[in-house]
Amino acid sequence: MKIEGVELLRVHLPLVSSFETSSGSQSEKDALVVRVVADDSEGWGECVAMAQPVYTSEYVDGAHEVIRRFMLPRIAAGRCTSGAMVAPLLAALKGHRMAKTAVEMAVLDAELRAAGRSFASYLGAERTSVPSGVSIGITASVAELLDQVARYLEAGYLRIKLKVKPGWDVEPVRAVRERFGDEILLQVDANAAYTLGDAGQLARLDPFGLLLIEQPLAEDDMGGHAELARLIRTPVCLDESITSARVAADAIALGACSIVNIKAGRVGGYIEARRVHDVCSASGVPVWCGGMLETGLGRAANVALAALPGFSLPGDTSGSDRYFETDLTPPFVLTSGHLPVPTGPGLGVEPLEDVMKEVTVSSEWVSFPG
Ligand code: NPG
Repeated sequence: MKIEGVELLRVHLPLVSSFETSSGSQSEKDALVVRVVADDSEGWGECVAMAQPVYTSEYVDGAHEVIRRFMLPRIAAGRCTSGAMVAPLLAALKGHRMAKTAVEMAVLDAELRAAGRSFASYLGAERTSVPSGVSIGITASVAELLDQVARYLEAGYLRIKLKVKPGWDVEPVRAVRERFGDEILLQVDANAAYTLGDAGQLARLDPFGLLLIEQPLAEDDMGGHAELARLIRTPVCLDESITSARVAADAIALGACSIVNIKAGRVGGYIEARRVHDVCSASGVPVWCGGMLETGLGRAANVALAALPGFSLPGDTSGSDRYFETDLTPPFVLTSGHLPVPTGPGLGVEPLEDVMKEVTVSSEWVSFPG
């Protein structure tokens, strides 16, 4: 495979409803799409960086800049011919994992399409469909939250995740348990909104039989998470803190988590995400696939990843209609609470041309030297 050039596209997709977490609210998806054009195929990548650096330090304009200015020249100079070459070629660049992931994903897609092999098969997936959970943002009232939970359970979602923050934790969890019972799979996500001093308050969630509490404390507070895990009964799961397979191994050894959320964008690529999976599996730590409001492109890759054997809990791999009126690709549709793992070459999905035309707000072509 010889890469001829790369197109960087920005697409704006309205969300069906705004999504509020402890770090703010968002009503539109501003995605950076990377299209690799090679002599014998093309490939698509999606960058999950958000408009503002409030989840991690990355943000979409910055990702666009670092890809154009620093990553593509290295990919071109290194005569990159495979997805596996991307991380080593970009290793000298610190951080920017979401940007690196988008580049790796596009190159890998092009490589696999040319080889007639699916992402799922490349990653080592074993399932043909994956169980879907849904993540529900912070709502204006408990009544509104209960309506949303009812709607998603009705749609077949197999697990509910509630966003929590100080002042919005025990009350919504109690209300959901009272209304929907102890049987539903329920977990919470704090997006780093608490401190170890809140351990007493977080222990008040113990009686509700939650699957896990995700990222209660700051990203760099491994010691705090280890201490918290000794003080509460709800299993501690890490998300923002896990930036590589090595960090995952250290977190597990320290007792900072007993479950791990895997997001390729957060760890620098799907190949590193598979390593995180392998490290966790070797320690008997269950993993599940996170989500960052991806379009159908990122969703296709996530669903392939979530089909690996260690993903034993439902992921934030929801149907397209949970986010978008019209997705970039043919929509992912839930069947009995599951999404099908694409089987076609590469991602197994492609952007719909008319939709792309409508939602693309800018595009830029970067030619590789011949
Ligand atoms: O289903 O894609 C989805 C969203 C899942 O809650 C979700 N993502 O912290 O995990 C998270 C959260 C998130 C969303 C984080 C947007 C950052 C931005």
